Amino acid sequence: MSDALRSLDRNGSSDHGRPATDRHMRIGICCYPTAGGSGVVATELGKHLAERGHSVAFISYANPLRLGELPPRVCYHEVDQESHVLLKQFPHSLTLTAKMVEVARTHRLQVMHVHYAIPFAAAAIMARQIAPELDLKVVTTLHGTDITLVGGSPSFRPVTQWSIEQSDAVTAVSRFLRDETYRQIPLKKEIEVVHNFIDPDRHAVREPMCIPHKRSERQVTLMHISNFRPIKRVDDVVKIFARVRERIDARLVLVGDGPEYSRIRELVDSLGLSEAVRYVGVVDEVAPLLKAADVLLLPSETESFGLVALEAMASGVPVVASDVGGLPEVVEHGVTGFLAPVGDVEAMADACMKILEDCADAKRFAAAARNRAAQRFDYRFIIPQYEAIYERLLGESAARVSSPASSEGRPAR
Ligand code: GMT
Repeated sequence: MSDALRSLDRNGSSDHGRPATDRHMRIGICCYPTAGGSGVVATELGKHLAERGHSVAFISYANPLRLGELPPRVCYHEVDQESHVLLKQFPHSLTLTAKMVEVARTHRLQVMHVHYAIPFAAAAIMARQIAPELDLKVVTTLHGTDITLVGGSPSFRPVTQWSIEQSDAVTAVSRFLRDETYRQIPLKKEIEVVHNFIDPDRHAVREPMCIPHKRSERQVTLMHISNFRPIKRVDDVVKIFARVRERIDARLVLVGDGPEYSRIRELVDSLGLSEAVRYVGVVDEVAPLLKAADVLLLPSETESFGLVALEAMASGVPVVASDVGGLPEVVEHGVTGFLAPVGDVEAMADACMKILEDCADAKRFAAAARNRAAQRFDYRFIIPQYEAIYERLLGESAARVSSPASSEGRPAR
């Protein structure tokens, strides 16, 4: 596939849309393209940065899910995935590194912001060394699975530890994830917490077309959105729904797909719930679907943040979730939804009833959810936090160049 779909303007300005601001920066963003929170956050971050006048180059092995048509000041470069007859296993990290170097040189990138320590931070650090003339700053955002990977398989620890220590700045999407990283990996590096974000305007949308209308005004809709990994405990979703349905007229909408999908279908059928469950599959935009939901269920085993819980809240949908990981930083128990111990499907079904039984309560929870999302997690508060990190790193580097200590003209690392 072709490489740059639209090239960044080398002077950082663009004839498309808004002119670049004074503090225009050239930023590379590397992320997984698939349906997962980290890719969504990385893609939305890049688009917001471009809207704010920066130039952004996405690097991934496929077009990121939410990227869509390239906005002004954005380009996308694809990492080679073709196997070679002599190589038994394709060295993705090395082609990624090579692509990072090439893209950084083409667009004179100043910052490479990677979303996952493994393999992206390791690749970015190599790229920084291969192209020292760029003085590229590496910012690593931890999303969770990079750290649970270490928990599950300690053989990843040395590379994860090195990648974090060598990054110029490291962020985590929740306080929980920052603390968990320090617990699992001996580190000197400061990890800054930058929460995930939403755009409240994106959640003021019309009803989805892919879900049929409710059977009656009184029927409620429970929704679950995930990649159907075992960690999401989708069987708990079905069990919670079965309990709620014994008490009120309800339907369940399952959004997403993944390894557990077939097993969940079997469970739904065996419980005689097939008529009441809708399977939507993978979608790009969740906001229209959330418009049809009364409660979002997220009973995960763990969740470093739970972006979908935040997206639900932004749509005015209260959340019933596990009391784990970063979820308590997102969902305010008893106010914007309820948190219960992992696996406690009784408590989660009771929580749904507390929200849904009384119409006035349901409205109160919905309003509180929407307010919290807008007041705490609006992208307009969060994007400047990332910008401040980039600016700080570029400022430090400029200060080193102009200080007499760096007489060789290139900043020392
Ligand atoms: O949860 C997943 O299966 C996907 C994963 C990812 O890497 O996209 O999500 C992680 O990053 C999201 C964005 O920061 C967080 O909202 C999710 O909580 C986190 N998943 C886990 O911690 C299990």
